[in-house]
Amino acid sequence: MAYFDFIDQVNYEGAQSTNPFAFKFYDKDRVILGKPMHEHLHFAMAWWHNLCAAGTDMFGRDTADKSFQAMPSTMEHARAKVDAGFEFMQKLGIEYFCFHDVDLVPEAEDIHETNKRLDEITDYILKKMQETGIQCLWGTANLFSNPRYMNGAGSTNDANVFCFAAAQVKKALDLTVKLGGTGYVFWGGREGYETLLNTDVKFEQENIARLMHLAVDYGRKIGFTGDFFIEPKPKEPMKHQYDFDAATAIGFLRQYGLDRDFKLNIEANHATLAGHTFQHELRISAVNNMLGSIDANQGDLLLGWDTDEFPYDVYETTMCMYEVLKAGGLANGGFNFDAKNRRPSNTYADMFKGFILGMDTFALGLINAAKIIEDGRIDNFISEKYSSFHSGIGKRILDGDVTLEELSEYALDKKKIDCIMSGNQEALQSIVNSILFG
Ligand code: XLS
Ligand code: CA
Ligand code: CA
Repeated sequence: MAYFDFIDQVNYEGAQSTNPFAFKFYDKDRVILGKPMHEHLHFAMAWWHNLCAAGTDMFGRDTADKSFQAMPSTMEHARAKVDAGFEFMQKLGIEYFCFHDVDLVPEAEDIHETNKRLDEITDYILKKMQETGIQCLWGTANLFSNPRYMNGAGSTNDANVFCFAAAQVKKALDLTVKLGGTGYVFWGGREGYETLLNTDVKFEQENIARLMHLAVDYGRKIGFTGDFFIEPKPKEPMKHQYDFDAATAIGFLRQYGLDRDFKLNIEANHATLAGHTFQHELRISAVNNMLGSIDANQGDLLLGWDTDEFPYDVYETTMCMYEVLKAGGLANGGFNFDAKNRRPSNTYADMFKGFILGMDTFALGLINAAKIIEDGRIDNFISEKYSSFHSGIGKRILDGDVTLEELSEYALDKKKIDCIMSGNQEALQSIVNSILFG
């Protein structure tokens, strides 16, 4: 059965096209810096937003119909979501998907039954993957929705709950390996606190690390060769989440000896919630060799919460793709649209339009970032800015071949600094504008 029979295939028609069901900029075979666009941009569909979320918010219930003509909370519905999801991805040319365990099947009271359902649905998904060539990018366990996680999962006060979290992680890893996923994500939505008055921070962080070590040991044992990812987020649902931002997560991974197996999954909206730009989080990850994957969405700076919008800000995606290209791409990662339609955009057609917007915005980002790199003025300026370290005293500092006394003597001899190079910010911003719009 076809769910989206109003559209056969979304094709590239170019910037002049007024067809709402065509790409204006995402031309999958167009070669950018030696590689076709679709190889730069491993786009993924997030099972949860696209096939499950139907518009419920704190103030009102569903506005969209995601039943796909089946009775919700049944295995028939789970299968209908698979059918709809694969039809959707095929029609858009999306080559990957990401999932939480509980996105795939209705959770049963008994975890045995949930696992049985998961086995059944992933057999079905595997069959669809073989038929279509669509792949799994990453899997994860939802360790935040079930009420048992009210005090955390890895960070819970209750050892029984810790075991249930372990059971879910084990199963989600089994499924990720079964589906050939190249990533496994930990997003710690409940790993944080509301008040320090009831929280032993050291104990909780050590236990989160214990759960991650157990996951790495098990994953490697069953043949998972991909990357584990931490997805930083500063808050929401908790007031404070331990994986606050990239720098915090990197410190945590190093402190607990997890940095060889983990990288980061950077979400645009989480970056801005942490008071950073998206580009900042990507740069911090990249310079630490920890840029793993990207949750491709956009927040609203006027709202203080995680709106998970489809990206449309071309400056943001340009700077994102600049970082990704400079980092040499995302090895085991991709661009997962952890994004949902706005609540009033409640039709099946809107689902397509959301992805068309997001894919086109990233395609523009890629085209622009390649132009910035090929233009060379930004990179040349940065190299020039630090050129005093290329020779003379600067080089000796880098070579580690000076003492503090020698440097002091050097400065005392010079008496004063005559001039320091301008930071040139406005000129560089103007260069970016002329590259983008010239
Ligand atoms: C929530 C997170 C979540 C993770 C996966 O804010 O973005 O969806 O990506 O658990
Ligand atoms: Ca996310
Ligand atoms: Ca989010």
